[in-house]
Amino acid sequence: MSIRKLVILPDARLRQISAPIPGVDKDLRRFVDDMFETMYDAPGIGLAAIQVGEPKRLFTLDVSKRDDTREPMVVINPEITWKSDEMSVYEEGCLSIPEYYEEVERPAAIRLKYRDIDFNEREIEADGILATCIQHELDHLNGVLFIDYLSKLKRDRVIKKFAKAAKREDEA
Ligand code: GNR
Ligand code: NI
Repeated sequence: MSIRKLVILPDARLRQISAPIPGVDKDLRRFVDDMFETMYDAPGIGLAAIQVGEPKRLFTLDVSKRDDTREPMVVINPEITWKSDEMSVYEEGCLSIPEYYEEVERPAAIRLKYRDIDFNEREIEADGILATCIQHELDHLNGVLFIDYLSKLKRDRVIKKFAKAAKREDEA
C-alpha cells in the first residue's frame, strides 16, 4: 500500500470528466487500498480517484468520527437517483484546495445508485454530512469543485491564490 500524491488546484486534471469503471480486478482493489491510505493520512472524509490523478468514476468515503469505528465505503459508477427539495448548508473543504473552507448549500438528502467493491449494484439513501460528502465527491467525477458554487469573486480569488502558490513552487 502507498500514499499517493494529491492533485492540487489549479491542476487541469481536476476539471477532467472521469470514465466509468468496467469491472473490478486486482489492480483496482490495490488502487482502492491506496486511496484509503491516502484519504486517512490526509486526513479527509472522502477522496475521488481524480484527486490522485486517476480519471475513474470511483470515490472512497468515511464520515465516521473516530478512528476506532471506521466505516470505509467504496463507491463505483455512482448515479444520484433522487434529491430532496429540502436544502442544507455545510462548511466544505477539499483536499485539492487545502486550508480553504466555505459554506455550500446542497440538497439535504439523496438516493444514490452505485456499484460496491465487488461490483454489486446497491442503492442507498443518505442525509446529513454523508449526503453532502457524496455530492462533493460525485462532483469531482464531473470536474466540478465546491468553489464553483461560490460567487465569481470568491472563486477567482481562491484560484488566483493557488495559481500563485503553484508558480512559486515551480520556480523554487
Ligand atoms: O475531507 C473532506 N471534508 C469535507 C468536508 C465537508 C464537505 C466535503 C468534504 S470532502 C473533503 C475531502 C475531499 O476533498 N474530497 O473530495
Ligand atoms: Ni474534494
